[in-house]
Amino acid sequence: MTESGPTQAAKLLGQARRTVVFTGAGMSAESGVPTFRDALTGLWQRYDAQQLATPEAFDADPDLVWGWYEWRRAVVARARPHPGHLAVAAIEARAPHSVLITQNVDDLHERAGSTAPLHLHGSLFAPRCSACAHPASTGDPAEPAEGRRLPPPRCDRCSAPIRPGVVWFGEALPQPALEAAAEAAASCDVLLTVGTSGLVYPAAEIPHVAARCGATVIQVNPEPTPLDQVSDINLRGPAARVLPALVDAAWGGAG
Ligand code: BJW
Ligand code: ZN
Repeated sequence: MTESGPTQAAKLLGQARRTVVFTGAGMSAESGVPTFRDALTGLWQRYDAQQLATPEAFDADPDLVWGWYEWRRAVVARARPHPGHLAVAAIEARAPHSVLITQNVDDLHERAGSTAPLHLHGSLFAPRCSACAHPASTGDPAEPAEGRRLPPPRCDRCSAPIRPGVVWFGEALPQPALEAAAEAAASCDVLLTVGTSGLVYPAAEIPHVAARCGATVIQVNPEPTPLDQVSDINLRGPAARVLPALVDAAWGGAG
């Protein structure tokens, strides 16, 4: 393991036959989307995200939890992809057989040009009925800066409350996305992990699977994480700076 190695990372990326990019909340931080473990602000400051992101919290106080997700949807709708998101799309365009796996519930990868990210933890933009799972549509979010409690809309079919289309603690991940992610990790030769604490399972298994199957794991994160243990190269820096430089060094320009 080494603490640096941008040149070696670029060389490996440029030569890879199968590449996986695996992203977490730090990927979107420089777009102004707080990470999952950043302290909450406004109305939410006395709550812990880990306690709000549960089916139990939604059952106990649907207005609080729905209001929090609508506020987050508004933050994401106002955010723009940064040069790191564009660099990920450039990797997909240039690296043969590349797969993008994201834990993020925002749509910044898609808006940067990534075509089919595997969303392991769902999406802020796919609400569904909490009882019958019928998809629901919601309008443009118009939330006050500090957030507010908001009753969830009701299902057209069965009148149960609509819930966010995300994966909460204790819930199963979408099986097709998880299987495709595990398969890509098992067969890649380079896995680039970006902006994840590597604390939440089973998603955090993905870099471990790649390492066990012989891939080189390259990590981009300003802070140490448990994934340091399986990372061959640690690039300690923010995604918006490190990723464009990596693409530039691997292929000569992100554009
Ligand atoms: C930067 C940066 C910059 C900052 N540039 N980097 C062992 C095995 C399996 C499961 C478990 C297990 N142990 C425990 C469990 C249960 C649990 C779990 O993992 N708990 C842990 C807390 C221990 N897992 C689950 O409950 C999962 N389900 C499950 O296991 O189901 C079993 C089951 C099977 C069959 C039937 C039924 C059940 C579900 C997990 C779902 C997680 N969902 C969330 C919320 C989504 C909705 C929402 O957003 O509200 O997903 S939790 C949250 O964590 C979110 C994230 O996607 C996920 C990962 O977080 P991430 O992305 O790593 O972000 P952060 O904030 O933690 O880290 C940010 C990083 O960025 C930091 O490292 C910074 O340094 C870095 N950074 N700026 C680059 N500019
Ligand atoms: Zn319904």
